[in-house]
Amino acid sequence: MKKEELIKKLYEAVKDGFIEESGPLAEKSVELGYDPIEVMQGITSALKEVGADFNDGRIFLTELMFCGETAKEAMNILTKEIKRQKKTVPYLGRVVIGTVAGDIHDIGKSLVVAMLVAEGFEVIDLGIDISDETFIDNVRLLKPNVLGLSALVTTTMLKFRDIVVALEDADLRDKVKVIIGGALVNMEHAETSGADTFGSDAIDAVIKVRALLDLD
Ligand code: B12
Repeated sequence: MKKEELIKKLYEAVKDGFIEESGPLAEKSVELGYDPIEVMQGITSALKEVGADFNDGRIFLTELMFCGETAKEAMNILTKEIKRQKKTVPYLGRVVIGTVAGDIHDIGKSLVVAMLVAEGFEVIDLGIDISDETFIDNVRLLKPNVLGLSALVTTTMLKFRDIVVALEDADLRDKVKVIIGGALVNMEHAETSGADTFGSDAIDAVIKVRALLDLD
């Protein structure tokens, strides 16, 4: 199967929520040696359209959930491949990352994790629906260079500010750089929440984390 055809099939599988098709298609792309990052574009563009359909009331939550799960099946295989392809890279620093409390979106965060690992960062992924206290405890314990916060819903994005304040209260704010991200997040949110910066996608996340640590 040609790369373009495979990407199109994956796009259609995610849009239609055909969960039994997405994993095998992702596996096939790995087998054929296609660039996992390129293949992911089919998934992300389908998810963007699915999100817009949900927003406009064209599909129900159950359908959104199916599409999300379908995407995740393929994403898990592709992110594993990105990590596997990791070249021998010098150690660049430690990043602790998680999705904030009340938020369970993790497809994009997992992609950010995979790209940071491939770049040479040690990444501790705390998971989803992470309380402010858990973020603070892990910063205190693991002393990361960077803390990454992911949130995709307008209401959970308010957590960015709470976590930055909690870092200040714990006397940890000057010991760690904070980067935020999520589909609706922009630089203005970074400024109002007191984070150092934001990343628009996984590639931008790597660029911004490198810049935060003066690695360029
Ligand atoms: C899939 C999905 C789901 C799945 C999530 C499955 C999973 N395991 O993640 C399910 C079905 C569970 C879900 C649930 C809900 N969802 Co939803 N979901 C989506 C959808 C369609 C795609 C998200 C996605 O995975 N995109 C693909 C990835 C690759 O992109 P990404 O997440 O944006 O991540 C990239 C960047 O943002 C960035 N990034 C992400 N995190 C980080 C972190 C850092 C540190 C950095 C630097 C960068 C970074 O890099 C990533 C990689 O490129 C979006 C629509 C959209 N356009 O985003 C809605 C969307 C986010 N969901 C939405 C909503 C409303 C919900 C629900 C509240 C629905 C409901 N009524 O229950 C629940 C929330 C549940 C909860 N408590 O969190 C809304 C939010 C709207 C708003 N204004 O707040 C959206 C925008 C859909 C819409 N248009 O209405 N959802």
